[in-house]
Amino acid sequence: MFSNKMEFKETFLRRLEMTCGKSFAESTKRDQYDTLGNMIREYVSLNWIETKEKNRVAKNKQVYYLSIEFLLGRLLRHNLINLKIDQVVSEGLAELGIHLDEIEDVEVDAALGNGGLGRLAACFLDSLASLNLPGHGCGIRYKHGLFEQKIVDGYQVELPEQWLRHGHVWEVRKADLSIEVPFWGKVEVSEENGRMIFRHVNAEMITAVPYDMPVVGYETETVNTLRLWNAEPSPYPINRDIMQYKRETESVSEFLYPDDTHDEGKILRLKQQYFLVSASIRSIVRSYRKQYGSLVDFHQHISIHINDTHPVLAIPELMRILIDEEQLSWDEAWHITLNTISYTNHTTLAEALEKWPIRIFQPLLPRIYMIVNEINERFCKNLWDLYPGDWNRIEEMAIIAHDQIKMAHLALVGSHSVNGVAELHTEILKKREMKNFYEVYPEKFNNKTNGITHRRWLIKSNPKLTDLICDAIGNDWIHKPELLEKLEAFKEDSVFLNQMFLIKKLNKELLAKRIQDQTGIVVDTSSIFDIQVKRLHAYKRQLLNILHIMHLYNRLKEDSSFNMYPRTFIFGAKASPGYYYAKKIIKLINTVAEKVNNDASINGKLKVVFLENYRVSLAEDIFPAADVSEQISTASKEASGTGNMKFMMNGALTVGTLDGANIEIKDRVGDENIFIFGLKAEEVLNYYQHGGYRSMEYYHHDKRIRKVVDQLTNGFFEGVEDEFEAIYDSLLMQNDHYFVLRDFASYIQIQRDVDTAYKNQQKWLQMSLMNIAKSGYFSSDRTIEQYAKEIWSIKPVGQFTTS
Ligand code: RUG
Repeated sequence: MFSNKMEFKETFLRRLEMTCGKSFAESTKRDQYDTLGNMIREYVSLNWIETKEKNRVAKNKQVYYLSIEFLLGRLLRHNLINLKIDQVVSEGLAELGIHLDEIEDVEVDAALGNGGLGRLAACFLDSLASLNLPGHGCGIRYKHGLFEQKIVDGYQVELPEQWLRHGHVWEVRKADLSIEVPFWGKVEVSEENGRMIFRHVNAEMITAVPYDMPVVGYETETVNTLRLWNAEPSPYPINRDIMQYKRETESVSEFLYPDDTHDEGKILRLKQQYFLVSASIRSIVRSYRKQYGSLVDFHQHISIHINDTHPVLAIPELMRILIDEEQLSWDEAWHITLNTISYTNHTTLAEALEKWPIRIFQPLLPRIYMIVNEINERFCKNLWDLYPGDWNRIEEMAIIAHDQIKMAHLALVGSHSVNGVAELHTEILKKREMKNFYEVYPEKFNNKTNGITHRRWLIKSNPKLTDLICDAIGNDWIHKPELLEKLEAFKEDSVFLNQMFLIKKLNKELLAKRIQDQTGIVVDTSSIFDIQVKRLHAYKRQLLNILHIMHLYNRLKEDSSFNMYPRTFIFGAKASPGYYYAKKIIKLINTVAEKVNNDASINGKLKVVFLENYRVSLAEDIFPAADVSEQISTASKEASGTGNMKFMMNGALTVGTLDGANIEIKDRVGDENIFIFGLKAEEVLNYYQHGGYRSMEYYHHDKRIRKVVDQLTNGFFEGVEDEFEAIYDSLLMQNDHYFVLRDFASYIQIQRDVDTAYKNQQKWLQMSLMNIAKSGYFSSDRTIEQYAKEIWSIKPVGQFTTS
């Protein structure tokens, strides 16, 4: 299509005029973005077709990653970088008087996910393609992604997100590959030639139409596929109100559930789950049959991974196909299913473990229910053989109990691999949360510590640091991120450290400008940028952070000799719309910000910023500018965290608890390059089990605590006296479930240590350097290589590169 700048410009101009019907001079930024995006998508289409063909001919085993969320963000620049044409394109555009950044800003984030789980899926896709691994994503093409957050008078307000309003250049609609997904109706059972036959009749069909997006690997010809399913009406049933049927059908792919950890318990959610699973598996099976005919060796060629329990119906759906359509015996079908499916658990929070009442499940998915029931009966029978008479244990482990279906139990029983997402998390699964299952299936359990793609989170988002690293240690680290360790050699190199300092300063200036544009707040770029960005949840303890800020403010007000290095505390967080408590915390942060930022008497020593609508594209500006990364969840609660890795890779130092992957970050950077505080997971879990914590005692014995807690309700925040009662109550009346007060003193102390450390600039930069140098382990390339080898048994397809 183009191989140099001249050709690019010619093609771009010609395409712009042809597709928009306007001259270049008349064209808008959107016209330019659409033209460029379409050009790039077409640019990769040959490799896309060839990748499919190569996999087919070589009969490579392929993995399908089923996820209810893919938090992709923007794709234009990322694809340009992976194709290594970003320079040609940006220079070519510049000669036409266009700045690539401006075109990039036209692209709306594809926000088909809530947070860590969805972003992990997106990072995995990038690593799969970049490692030439045959792995594809299957998800839902939500019409509205994660809601847009506005902050109005300090409160979160949600607006529907509209990423498809102007179309999406990266997708290709493939209506001819649609799949019909049945709901409701009933199952007719008959016997034919000694075989039970199950027919799902009177079902209401929803058409799943695939939209495929190319997933472009870095410096490789591999282009994998992300297939997103859109729900559309089937040929209209004659006996239904047409408009109502249309609405009901389309609602299946209308909204992403704005929920990170709570089970909404809605029929629609279950419909979405089966819709995703059924469409994906039927389409996988359809192309498999075309190539191989029979399904008896399915598991030798196909691996299906379920990202959390949301797609767990993959297990009964595959069983259904193998038994009802392929006419295999139960045992044969079970063998294939078990060896095909693998499962990742992302949380131990009880409220996030999905359960479905039979009264909802059975009528909606009658045949699937029968199969789940059978799986449960067989499983319980096995348990009875293992633990004769131990009814309690069997009841606890059953897939169906008390009129509910426990999705995690189904996943544990029906998959050959169960992994946690960080070492601590996996240990907690094995020793506590899933102890009984670990006893029965020890061989299934394994750990795969999460990772992030360094291509987006370093190369794309921090180009200056990337250049500095390349100048220092060459380019090999891009393909082998563990080679970032070579940076350690620059620890005593003051020129290098100074360049690091200047880059951080520039990145802080860029973020400061964004803050000013968005909020009007002017921040001091020589202050410490201390940042907490993630979903708002009680266990993530944004509350601890903001109470500490109140404490600092109190100190500055009370004691004129109190000396602290100026700090800018930055927050970004969306709260699930129905999560009352989380929304109160947002209001509290904004209320503190208002008070502190407008108090001239503290001489700008403290600033508090809440950046609204935290999302992938904003995150790309935030991580490179951070000095301090707040990873302060109640130990044992954060399965892994991935923001912690993005901060570290950009040279921020972690203030964190020994939770999730923080522990592995500490293990790699060493105690001297991280700030650890607070209770350990064992201690927290023991408190939960045996009691012994009384938050009131901490309140009474520590006047710093008493002061900030009282300020929540004593009129300190004028005009909003009643606003924070729920927070006050959670800390004192409900005994502070997340140990905010218990960890408060230790948090104050570690923040003092941060203050002292920052004053020694050389030392700080060395610590920062060590974090970057040790971050290679947290590339999702490492994670995906482990999944590929230890779970999926897939191999790279050729090692061709374009350069
Ligand atoms: O809360 C977890 C994070 O700790 C983790 O890093 C991320 C990716 O593994 O998944 C998050 N998560 C868990 N998101 N949703 C859930 C529960 O469904």
